Amino acid sequence: MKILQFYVPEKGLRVGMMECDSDEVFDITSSDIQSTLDLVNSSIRLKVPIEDIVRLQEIKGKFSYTELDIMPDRTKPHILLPIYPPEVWGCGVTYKRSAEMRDEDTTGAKGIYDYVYSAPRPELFFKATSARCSGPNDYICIRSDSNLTAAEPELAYVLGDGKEIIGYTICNDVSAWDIERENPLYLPQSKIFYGCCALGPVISLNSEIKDPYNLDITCKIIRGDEIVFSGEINSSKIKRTFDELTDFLCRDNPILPGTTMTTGTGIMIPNEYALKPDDIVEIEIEGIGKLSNPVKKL
Ligand code: DO4
Ligand code: MG
Repeated sequence: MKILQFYVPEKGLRVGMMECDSDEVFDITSSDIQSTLDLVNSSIRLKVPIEDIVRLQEIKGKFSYTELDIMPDRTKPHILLPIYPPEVWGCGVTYKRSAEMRDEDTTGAKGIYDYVYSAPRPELFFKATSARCSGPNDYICIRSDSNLTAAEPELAYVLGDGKEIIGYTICNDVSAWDIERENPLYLPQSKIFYGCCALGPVISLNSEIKDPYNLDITCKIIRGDEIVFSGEINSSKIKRTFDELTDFLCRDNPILPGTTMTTGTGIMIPNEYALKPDDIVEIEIEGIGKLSNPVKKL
């Protein structure tokens, strides 16, 4: 089962559910369930899986996912961020390629990425709040003082109560690589800005994802009518377990339900395909779907 959020003119935000391999989106919004975060919190309060809460809801309408999968437009129904996460956290250098390319390109401190790739403590960083996140088909941004901003296609997971994963989504950890490379102390500025984090299109609940460590992840960068870059990785190549990452995240650090963790990129996009205004970035992950976002410069 997948859950999502979408907008309907005159009604506003709606909560939807989809069954595996179906194009039908059922509107399950109610006075108690006004967002996917309400589903997460109800499941915690009632101590039952989200799937059970979803199945208890009355169906208020039916939509076609294909018709909802359009650029945000106030006059038409369209998909939104799948959750408004209280916080998004990122994991770094969890794939060998990310460590190698970052060490090759940094001018600030060679070897730091290789160190973190092998060290017991992972790299974790604060990534975004909901206000900095872009939903499906909405703009991701290049900050005004960056000339080398890249897409980072990543598998993300959503936390429920404590360290429990309730489901998976796609994240584009849009990053200003020129700022990161100048000096590692500039990492927060390279990672956190308006439109720095795309999430979506849905949250695939645990029942939908049999093995999160065996998912194909692909990324395409489309410029005009051309696919200028195409890359792939399988999540089996990740160095860390999600339990390990969550364990470090939650150490003496209060985390609210709905917090989303993005697990690092294994697809490193060559510098020549750094983002340009009007590019479209498409990231696809098996069992979740396709997250597509156009690019603009701030
Ligand atoms: O160390 C900097 C960021 C790493 C990162 O975002 C990644 O590996 O995906
Ligand atoms: Mg990343």
